[in-house]
Amino acid sequence: MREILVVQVGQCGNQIGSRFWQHALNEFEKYNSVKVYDEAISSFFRNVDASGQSIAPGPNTPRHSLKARAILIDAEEGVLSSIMRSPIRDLFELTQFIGDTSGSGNNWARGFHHYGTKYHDDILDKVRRSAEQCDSLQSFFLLHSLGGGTGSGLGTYTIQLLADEFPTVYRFATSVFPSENDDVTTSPYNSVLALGQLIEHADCVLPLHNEALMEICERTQSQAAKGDAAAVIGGVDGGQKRAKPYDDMNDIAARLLTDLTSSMRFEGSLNVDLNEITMNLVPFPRMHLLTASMAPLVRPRDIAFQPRRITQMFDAVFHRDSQIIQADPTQHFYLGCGLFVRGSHVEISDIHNNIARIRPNLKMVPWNQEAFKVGLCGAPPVGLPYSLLCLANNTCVTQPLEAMIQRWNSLFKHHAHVHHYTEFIGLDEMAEAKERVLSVCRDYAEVERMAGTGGQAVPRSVAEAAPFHRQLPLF
Ligand SMILES: Nc1nc2c(ncn2[C@@H]2O[C@H](COP(=O)(O)OP(=O)(O)OP(=O)(O)O)[C@@H](O)[C@H]2O)c(=O)[nH]1
Ligand SMILES: [Mg+2]
Repeated sequence: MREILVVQVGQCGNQIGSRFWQHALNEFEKYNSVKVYDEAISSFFRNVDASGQSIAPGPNTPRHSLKARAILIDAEEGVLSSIMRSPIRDLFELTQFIGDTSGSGNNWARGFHHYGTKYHDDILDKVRRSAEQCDSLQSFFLLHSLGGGTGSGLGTYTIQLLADEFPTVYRFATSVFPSENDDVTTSPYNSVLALGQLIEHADCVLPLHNEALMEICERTQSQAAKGDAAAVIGGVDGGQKRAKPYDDMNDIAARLLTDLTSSMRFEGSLNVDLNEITMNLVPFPRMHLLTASMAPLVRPRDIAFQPRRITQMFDAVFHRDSQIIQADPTQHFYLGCGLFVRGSHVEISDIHNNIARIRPNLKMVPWNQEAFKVGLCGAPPVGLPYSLLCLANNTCVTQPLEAMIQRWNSLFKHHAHVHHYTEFIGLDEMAEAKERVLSVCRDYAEVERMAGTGGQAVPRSVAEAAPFHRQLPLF
């Protein structure tokens, strides 16, 4: 048994996390009609008796005896309290929460240094306790945003702590990138400082771009208004109207996470777990940022529209409009590509036929033309006959990173807001983070340049690069 421990930090991390747990619970109830708590489900849930003690797998597991393998952290109380009042509150015990009252004020440095120091022991204690409840803890799964202070600062502090204390457990981060018109003025600093830590301490980072999520929501809303049957975003609330602005976006993120983790939560013919994804899609340690796309993108209230045929799903995930990042991978080079299908009537040969069909239109790096990883899970998302998630390691990932660096530069050239950071860190720490992001961009650019010339060799500077540079020049 290989368990995953979800660590959700800050407002965004906890809001997306609570949608993910709701979706995961709904899937458990749908597919386990006799509520069988089996080895697959236990990767994400513990089963407890009335006294809170873990109990072995078995049938007739009532919903309230399932506990999420999760730690919920925020430096403000609001989101954590609302989770404790929500329909999924029984999934969590109070011992799984770490909360404070004043927030990190959109300042990575306060989250990392002030709250990191303050909660170091508490985080470690809770992680150790959760790890002891596992047979064989496989991965940490961080959910957070980069734009604010807590998810970004305390979230990456936690990743660093986990790297030190549990070096053999995979660290997978799902990181929400701010949109360009984000209302957090300091989001470029927070994002770059956080990315500097993720490049160093995470094994794999999955960026979800808020701008892309927003565009998908807008597009599907207007298409649905026109009655277009192709206008579809994943969700489980079947037609209920919900008012919170992030809800539709978070539902797409949660659908992506349920698809990503489905083969760990259900038995399937071709299961793929998180470290296999990292193993197959990350050829060099620093180049561990993946792009995601998915199909069909269906809104809950439009679920009556049937998604397209399987071949059309394959076309869709290679289309720019389905990317959860603001970039177009088809114009750039793939270092690796994972295709994860859910559906009870899908054959592995369907997947291979579609790869053979699409493959000639994709630019693969010359030294790894067949870099496809495939997964198939028999349990589709609730309300859909099948779905497809595509994760790719593609050189286009530098585009949002470079845009972020530009936004950093426009603030930094005036030293705007820098004094809030220098209260906790030196300018050298800021420079180091920026240089780490730039060095990853250079690695990807070098791969793109070499691949573009048809070179068969992996660029030496990339192949021999250490996971990160410790000694870095200042500005
Ligand atoms: N997709 C999505 N983005 C969110 C959500 N909540 C906040 N964000 C984005 O996350 C960034 C702000 O980070 P938050 O997660 O609110 O901040 P925090 O981690 O709680 O940190 P502080 O509030 O500064 O202590 C901005 O880019 C927001 O647009 C959410 O529920 N979903
Ligand atoms: Mg907050």
